[in-house]
Amino acid sequence: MKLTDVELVRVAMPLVSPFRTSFSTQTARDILLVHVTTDDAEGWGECVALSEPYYSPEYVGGAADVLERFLVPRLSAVTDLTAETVAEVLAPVRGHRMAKAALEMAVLDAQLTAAGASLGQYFGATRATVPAGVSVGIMDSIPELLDAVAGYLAEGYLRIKLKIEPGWDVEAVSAVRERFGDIPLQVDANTAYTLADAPHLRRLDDFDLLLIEQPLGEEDIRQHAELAKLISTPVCLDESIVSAEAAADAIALGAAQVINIKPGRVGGYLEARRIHDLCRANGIAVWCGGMLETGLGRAANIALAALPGFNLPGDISASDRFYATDITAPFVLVDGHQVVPTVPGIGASPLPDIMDELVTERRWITS
Ligand code: OSB
Ligand code: MG
Repeated sequence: MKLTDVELVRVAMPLVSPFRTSFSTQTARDILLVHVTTDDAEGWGECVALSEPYYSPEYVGGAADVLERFLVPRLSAVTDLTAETVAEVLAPVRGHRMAKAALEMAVLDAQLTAAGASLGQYFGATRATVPAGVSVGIMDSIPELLDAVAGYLAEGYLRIKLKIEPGWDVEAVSAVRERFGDIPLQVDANTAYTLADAPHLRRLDDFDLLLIEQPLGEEDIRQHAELAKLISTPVCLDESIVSAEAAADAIALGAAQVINIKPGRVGGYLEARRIHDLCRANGIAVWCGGMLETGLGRAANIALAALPGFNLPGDISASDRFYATDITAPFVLVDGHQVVPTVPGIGASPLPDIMDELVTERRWITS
């Protein structure tokens, strides 16, 4: 395969309600899509970088820049291109994993489309549906939180994740437990605590949570191992797991009883698959995280989550959790599950009419 052209597309998508985490409050998204044409087929990738570098160092404008100036020129020079060699070709560029992941995803989509194979088939997915969890943002009040959780449970979500931060943790978890009883429940701090907060975080031990996600800083792997000895809630890493190597170190140090796999954060779906394999071999539980993806990323995440090592529900909500109008055919829950796409490619493609309404910028960048 050879890349013939690459288009960078930006879409503006309002969120159905503000999504507040310990690092930001988002009300709308500015999403970068990568559209490739090859001598075989076309493909789409989604960049999960957020507008601002608060979740991780990447941000959407930076991702577009590094794609245009460094990543796409490198990949365009390759004449025998395969999805499996994209990471190696891009390796001289340090970091920028979300930008690399988007480009690899687009090439993988083109490759699978040309081969007539679905992403689930390519991965060796062992399930036709995957259980859906939902991530619930920080709210202004406990009654508002309880209303939101009640709504998601009524829609069929099989697991609730509460975003927490200092001042919005024990009380929120306690209120949800009291009202909804023994539901599968977990929390995500997005690095908002320090090891000195261990005595406070230990108070969450009473609530039988599935896990606490990324309580400490991205680079605090050893401190997560220390924290894990001080609390009984299983520690799950998100931000810290930027590669299979980081995952191997975290597992060896006892810093992660559970790992949240996000393809964008680790440089692509192929690296995500390697982390899955590593965790499975080491008896580490994994689940598929989300980054407020459009239907493109959502489709691919569902296929990934159909691998056998994914033994906890993912942040794989329906399109309408975040968007009134998705850019693909909407993903909907069926009995709390998502159906693994079986069409060739990554599992979804943008609908031209909707794209026309939401696109803010599109530009072919190969010379
Ligand atoms: O930490 O999991 C996270 C969204 C943006 C950035 C980081 C995170 C999240 C979520 C939403 O929790 C997950 C989703 O897409 O459903
Ligand atoms: Mg997280």
